[in-house]
Amino acid sequence: MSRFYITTPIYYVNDAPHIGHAYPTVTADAIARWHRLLGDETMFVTGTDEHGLKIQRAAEANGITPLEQADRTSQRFRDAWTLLDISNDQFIRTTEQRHHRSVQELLTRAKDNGYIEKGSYAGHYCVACEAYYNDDDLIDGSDCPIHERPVEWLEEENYFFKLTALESELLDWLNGPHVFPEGKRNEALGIVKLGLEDVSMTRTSIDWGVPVPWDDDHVFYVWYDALINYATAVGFGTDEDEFNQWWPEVHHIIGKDILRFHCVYWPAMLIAAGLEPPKEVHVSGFLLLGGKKLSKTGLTQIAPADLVEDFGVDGYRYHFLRDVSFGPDSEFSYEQMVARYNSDLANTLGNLLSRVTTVVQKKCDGIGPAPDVDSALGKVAADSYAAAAEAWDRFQAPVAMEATWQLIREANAYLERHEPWKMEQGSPEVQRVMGDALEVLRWAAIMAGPALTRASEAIWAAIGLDGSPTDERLPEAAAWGRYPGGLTVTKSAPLFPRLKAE
Ligand code: ME8
Repeated sequence: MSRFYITTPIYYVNDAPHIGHAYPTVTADAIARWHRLLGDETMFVTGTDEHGLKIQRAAEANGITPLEQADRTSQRFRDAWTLLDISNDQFIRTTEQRHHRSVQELLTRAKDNGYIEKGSYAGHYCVACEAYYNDDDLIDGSDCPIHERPVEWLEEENYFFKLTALESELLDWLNGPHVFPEGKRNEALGIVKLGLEDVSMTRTSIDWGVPVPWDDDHVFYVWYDALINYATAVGFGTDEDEFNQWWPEVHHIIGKDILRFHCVYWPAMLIAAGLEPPKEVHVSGFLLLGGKKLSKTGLTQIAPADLVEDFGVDGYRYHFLRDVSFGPDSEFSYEQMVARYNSDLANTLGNLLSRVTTVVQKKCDGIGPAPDVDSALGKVAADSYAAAAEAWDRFQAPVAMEATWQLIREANAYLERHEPWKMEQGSPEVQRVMGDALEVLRWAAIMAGPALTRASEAIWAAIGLDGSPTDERLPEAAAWGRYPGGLTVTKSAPLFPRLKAE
């Protein structure tokens, strides 16, 4: 059996989740669901990043301890993911004991291998990024390039990670098929080619972190702690056999803001510890609002719940999977979301279900006929499947959705051409046309399932099938002609009532 391991970034707990965090999470969820359909043993991990100065300051501002801050906000992320039907197998928190053990073990190995040494450091520090910047990076010599707020001057004696010693290993990894899309791979290559510096990886100025096992005065800098969550989750430091079953076949989904950490520091840390670097890193662009990155610190914040209220869970998930392609930045638009919902969900899939169930009631006594094995739609189904499968494989949800909707649209056109509602009740013609349309609905319930967690179940039940489309296995279940016929078809309330643009 093959295994499939996928991760999202682990999110900071300084503030509540917004739709920018939900984007990589929904994308990873849909891909994990696709792999479960393929029959892969799947591990999907998300979680929260709970240490560091940013969290400590947020806690102080709220008059609570850092752990209270982490408990509260981590719960808000879990609630948001429950709301969005996120099917993660684990939710990891960096304050867990197993994670402390894993961080200490991995970095002790890197030190024993000669990649960690003591030194001192001074530089411009952005607390929101938890990162140092060079003079050249700053806006007007004083502001963080991401947050556009003043950086602070920080001086510390601490341990350094000897990144410079790993340049050729990093170039080898970056020259392989590991970072996607290509433009982001080039960006990572550019960082390495520009010249690496050793990086400070511990702090003495705070104590909210994982203690450095060989020096009590230090905690690990939050990023070196956070990245290791991906190893902790599959057993590093607690169950080495388990870890070796999953590693290095991991697929990381990240945003472009954390490319340097995932495509330079992380592979280097793993290599330093004598482990394999990750198999794949997929880098997304930003969701923008009015041209600016949606963020916790700015005013540009929209919670997933705000949109779920208007579009439902399926409408929410579908929009981000269908309309935001992985890689470039994408301006969020409520109007576009309404338009997409109306065209693909209300008018196409919802309309197909409602037409089919109505005609089967009127013309087939409510019993769904079997499809024609030689139907022309069978060829469209095979092509749609092939295109969707290839797109999922490349993490291109919009392409997979478009390929899936190709057959759904074709089925509506087929009904319009044949006009079964005008055919004689119980005639062989009406049986044939409705059997084909029901088969498309069966197929669509499986294929759209990674996006439409709820509608896919509702369609499955409405056409009289038992169980759940998630119990089906691809590619067999996508083969044309498996709707058995003879099942009771029920007419239900519209799946996706049309929305008016506000
Ligand atoms: O960086 N558009 O956490 P974070 C698209 N804890 N994606 C967005 C987004 C937006 N407007 N806003 C956030 C951290 N994201 C670290 C990660 S991983 C070991 C540690 C997504 O809470 C995007 O994927 O700032 C980004 O990389 C991630 O949320 C960072 O969330």
